Amino acid sequence: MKTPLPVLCLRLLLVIAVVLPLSATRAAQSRPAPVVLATDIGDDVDDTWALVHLLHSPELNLKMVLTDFGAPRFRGSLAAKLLQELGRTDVAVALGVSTGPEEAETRNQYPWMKNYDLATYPGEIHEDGVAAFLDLVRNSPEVVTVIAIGPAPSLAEAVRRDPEFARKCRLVGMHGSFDVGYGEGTAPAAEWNVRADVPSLRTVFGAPWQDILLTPLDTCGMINLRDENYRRVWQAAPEKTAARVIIENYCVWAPRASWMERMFFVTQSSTLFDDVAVYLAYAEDLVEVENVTFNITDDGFTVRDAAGPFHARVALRWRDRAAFEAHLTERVLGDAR
Ligand SMILES: [Ca+2]
Repeated sequence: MKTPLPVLCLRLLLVIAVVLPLSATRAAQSRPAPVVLATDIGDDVDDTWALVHLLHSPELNLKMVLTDFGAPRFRGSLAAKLLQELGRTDVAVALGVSTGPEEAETRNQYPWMKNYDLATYPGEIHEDGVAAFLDLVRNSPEVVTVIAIGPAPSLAEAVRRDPEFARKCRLVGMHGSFDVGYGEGTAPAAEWNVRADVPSLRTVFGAPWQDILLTPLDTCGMINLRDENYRRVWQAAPEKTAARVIIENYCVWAPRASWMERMFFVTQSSTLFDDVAVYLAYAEDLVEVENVTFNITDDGFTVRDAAGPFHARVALRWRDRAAFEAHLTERVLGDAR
């Protein structure tokens, strides 16, 4: 029996009404999240690993690198050279707040970027990086993920200029120390990204973010690649640009970093604190996350305090640290998105 035309049309409309919104939702879920990386790149080399990790993560779409914690021209030049070598000059370089002399030549990754001229970067460079960051958030049709992997005077300046921007953002940060300090089994410490500029971090954490998710030393302070994981990155360096860029920077940085053992870089990575923040921007399944209310002391400790002014979701323990280190290795050795 033939189905009458009006019934066919009705069925077709039903199919359109049910299927289209579902596929639109799936498309929205699978679309990579716009990301701004606020970084003190050029101090510890883990920011360089984190940048590669971010660029190799299909869940994330890096739009801008905002330099933080002073030396904007040095950090911006290093980020620009890395982005150029990694083929991602679509990423804007935003120069953050200056907090004093650049002291570029004394910085540990300086020999790698010393002949690089920032003016030759083919992508956008913003001299007022904080203004450019606020514009990017205001103009974004989607929630922006801000990954903060350094002390935060530039982000604090953004909050001072317009705290409302944070309502359109989620913050994922490498900050603090709740039950563990520098090294497994050690007492909580005044973690560097907090201690280096306590007033700025208080300003940043006090802004109306949609969500604050942190990796403190409790989880990020014990990540490094060694044995087969590290060997794979080391051995890929002659063939793969991302591995080469990481190993070149690590080998330049390690002998100049006063706290590093000189030959360490032959056998393993340094501690890759910042990569855990990049991971938390797209997944949480390998860590245990708890809601924490806390205060920040004047000397840079993050202390649980039920009456404290700050609230965050905090990755306090690993479910599977070895799985994360294997995953990180795969990401670094993978292809850019
Ligand atoms: Ca950092």
